Amino acid sequence: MTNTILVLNGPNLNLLGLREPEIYGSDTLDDIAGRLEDQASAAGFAIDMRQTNHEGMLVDWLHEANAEGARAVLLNAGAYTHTSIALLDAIRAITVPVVEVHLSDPKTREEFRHTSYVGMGAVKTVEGHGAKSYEIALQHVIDGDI
Ligand code: CA2
Repeated sequence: MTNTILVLNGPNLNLLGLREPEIYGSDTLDDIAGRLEDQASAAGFAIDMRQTNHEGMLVDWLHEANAEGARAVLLNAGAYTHTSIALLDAIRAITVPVVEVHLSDPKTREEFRHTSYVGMGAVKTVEGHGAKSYEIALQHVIDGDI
């Protein structure tokens, strides 16, 4: 196993900090990546932060995380969270633990966000803390809870 933690981000999260700050906050994905890198390196881990708008790319990255022996994956699959059986199958097909991450709390939002296929496979879910959700999720990995 390596000391790398993949942080995978799905559709539209490239717009973070640039649109709808009232829902998702004003940090960009690069701001979050910088903080996660500091937090991880202080504990002897490395972060590999990625974003894609394509569902199959997330599936490929989950397979890659497994093949390369990543320590864990933090996954904010965006709207694919609520639709993607392919992501659930991928999470179940790999042995790397996957932590589901959300900025908002989807369970308090529209009904169509209440189902999480990602959550059905994830070892843990951290949601509703804005950008801090990523840091909380990472700390669980660092602390060995996961
Ligand atoms: O709260 C989260 O992290 C979500 O995964 C965000 C997704 C949403 O579909 C999920 O239900 C919950 C949406 C990401 C869209 O990101 C944007 C960022 C800035 C401006 C517009 C969209």
